[in-house]
Amino acid sequence: MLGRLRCIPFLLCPLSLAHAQTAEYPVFEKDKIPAAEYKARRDKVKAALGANGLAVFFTNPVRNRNNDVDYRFRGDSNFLYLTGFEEPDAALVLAPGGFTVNGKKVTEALFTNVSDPMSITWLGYRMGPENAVSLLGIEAAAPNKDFANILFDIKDAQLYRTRIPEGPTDTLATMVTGYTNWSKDKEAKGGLGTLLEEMRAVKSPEELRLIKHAAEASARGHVEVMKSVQPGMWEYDIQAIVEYVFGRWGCESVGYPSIVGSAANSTILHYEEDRRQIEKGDIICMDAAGEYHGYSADVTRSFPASGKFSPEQKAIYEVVLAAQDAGIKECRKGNSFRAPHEAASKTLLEGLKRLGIIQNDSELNRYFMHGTSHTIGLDVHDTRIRTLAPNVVLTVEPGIYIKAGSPCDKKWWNIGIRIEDDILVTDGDPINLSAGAPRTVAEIERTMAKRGIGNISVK
Ligand SMILES: [Mn+2]
Repeated sequence: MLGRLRCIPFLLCPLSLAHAQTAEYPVFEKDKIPAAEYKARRDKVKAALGANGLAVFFTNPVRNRNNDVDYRFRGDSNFLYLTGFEEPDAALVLAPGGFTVNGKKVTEALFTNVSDPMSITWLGYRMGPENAVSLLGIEAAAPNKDFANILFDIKDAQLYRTRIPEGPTDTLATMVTGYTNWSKDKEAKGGLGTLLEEMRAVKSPEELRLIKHAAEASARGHVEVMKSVQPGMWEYDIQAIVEYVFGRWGCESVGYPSIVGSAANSTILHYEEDRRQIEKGDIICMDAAGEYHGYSADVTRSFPASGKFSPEQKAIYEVVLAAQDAGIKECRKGNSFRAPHEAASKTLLEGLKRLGIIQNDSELNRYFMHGTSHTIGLDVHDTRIRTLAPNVVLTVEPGIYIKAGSPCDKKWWNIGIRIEDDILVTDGDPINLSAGAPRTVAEIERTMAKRGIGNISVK
């Protein structure tokens, strides 16, 4: 994969990648999670594996976009959680009983691409095995071409089930094949899924630092959009403004494709096209958040294109806001994960009945058809938990979506409103990490009366 530079035979193709010496690796940012925390996570998994256990973790495959252009790479979240290693074509082996890498007996090893001047010139910086040992605090690292050989030398370990990446290409495919051949006559003991889910659900102070940054960046993006939006703009203008702010906050990516739905599009839960022109009187539902050093926020605001809610938009908005408040109140340690959903649903039900939009309890799911909460972290829909505990971060995101043709007064049609914040569970009161984005009708209208970065012409 040579990225955007076309490979012209004999002219621009690398002739040899044979230099094996590891090149220096620059560290540009100093605020990532320290190596010691990754080591502690691996130690915990190794303790669960037992003296004879063995587990292999692969990162994600590189995905092709078109011809010789790939999608920007993002590693597997469990793999990132255990290593902090962000490059493709990598695998982690944990075996507390020990195995041999480069003549040394170790209990863990990372397999990576090699780094040398030629590959850096063509492919960018790579950490390489030697830098991986010093920077990631891993016991041993080796070139990924040695993965299968080293694995085949491990004889008696009790294998734990591993998630095999789907459709890998190139180097990762070779590693996966090596693993499959090695493991085919071994009976796997069950997975580590539950352990990793439990570990990932409760965030460390270092993880909370990154999640807070992502949530604050996301909130600021929403503020800038509210200040900038006006009828005549396109949904993609709004997407560009919000993602610009994420970028200025150092976010490497969005946590998920930004949803900017105006008018009828506001009633489509995962509307990602963002191509419609916004008109006066539209409601806009924007679900967009940044990902910072692997950790994603998840924030939604709904606001009127013209800066003032119509009476109908405002009535629905107040119901959803009350439901969100009720849900946030339930984000307390010891509560069931379902508690915020139950509280929010009850408020939505009462509100829609009061407005005459529904008559019976059974009609609620016509207008509110999704859950109220999920945890966030390395995945925007992070690991599942049953009971809320301190340092869990979950969303509270009730919504009401009324499509044209719905069996209610048509003055309500084409209103889709969702309000979503990222809530930190503590020993006491819940903390709203995305509170920087205006949430009440008055705050939103006040913010929208200002001008924003999106009002500077670039055409
Ligand atoms: Mn969400």
